Amino acid sequence: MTTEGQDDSSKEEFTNRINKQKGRISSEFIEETKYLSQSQKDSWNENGFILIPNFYPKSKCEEINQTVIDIVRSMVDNSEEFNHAYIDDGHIGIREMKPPIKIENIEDEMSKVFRLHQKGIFNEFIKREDLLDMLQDILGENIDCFLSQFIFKNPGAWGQPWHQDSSYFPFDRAPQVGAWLATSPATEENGCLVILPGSHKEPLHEHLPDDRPGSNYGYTEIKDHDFLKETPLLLQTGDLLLFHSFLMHKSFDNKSKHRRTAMVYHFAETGTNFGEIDSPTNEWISVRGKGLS
Ligand SMILES: O=C(O)CCC(=O)C(=O)O
Repeated sequence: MTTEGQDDSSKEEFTNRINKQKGRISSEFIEETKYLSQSQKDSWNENGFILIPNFYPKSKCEEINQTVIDIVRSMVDNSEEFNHAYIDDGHIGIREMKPPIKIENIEDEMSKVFRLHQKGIFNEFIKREDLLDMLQDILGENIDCFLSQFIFKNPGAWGQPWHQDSSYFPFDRAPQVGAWLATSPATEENGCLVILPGSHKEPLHEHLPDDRPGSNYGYTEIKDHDFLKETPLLLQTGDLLLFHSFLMHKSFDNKSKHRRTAMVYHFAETGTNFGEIDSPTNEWISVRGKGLS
């Protein structure tokens, strides 16, 4: 079988797996709040997201960006041929499939780095009381962080097509909460997130393979929906988006000359059952409540 053939069959296998969840709904909404304001609660229940401007200092965002660059530089041995995926020191690094426009350093070729939240600045972030307070109103008193990824979105990188994150999470309960921290400005030109407000109330839709030649492994696309009400989220460095794992979202391509970066975490209720085999990118770390004791 050609490499192309292998890619096609693994894409198909992956798509079949995530569509097992098609039709699921998430009927949990926030009723009582202790920490969220009325408008934040309404935004979650009605639109499926909460935007917190200026949540994290710019200097800390720059520290995150630099720390990930240092991780990537020590992960990839420049003398070896470039692989698609790297595993080092508990982290997983993934290369951008589409060739980058300009390569000066190894980070210019990277797409994502996963499994960052067990250490250092990444771990500090998930333990912030102000973050956990908001999550508690959504997920309850017992919270785990199970996924972290830094997204490089280098110049020329394609955006991710329309999807619902829960289709990637074959768990026994929902929702989970995504926390998308802008560690650079996110604009329409450099590939900001785009959401479909209110779509978290819909079932999980069918996700078809992203058929752009050379698109990243794992990218799938919802095609059975109109996206007339799509809303680009223009963010400044340090702004935080909390979003429902059923919310349909995508991101634009990066057509600018500069990297657009984001640090993205996902949180779940402690005790969530992930099924027989967990994704290698997941790592369940308790951050509040009974899992800590
Ligand atoms: O940041 C991006 O470009 C896409 C991120 C995304 O869609 C996700 O984290 O699910």
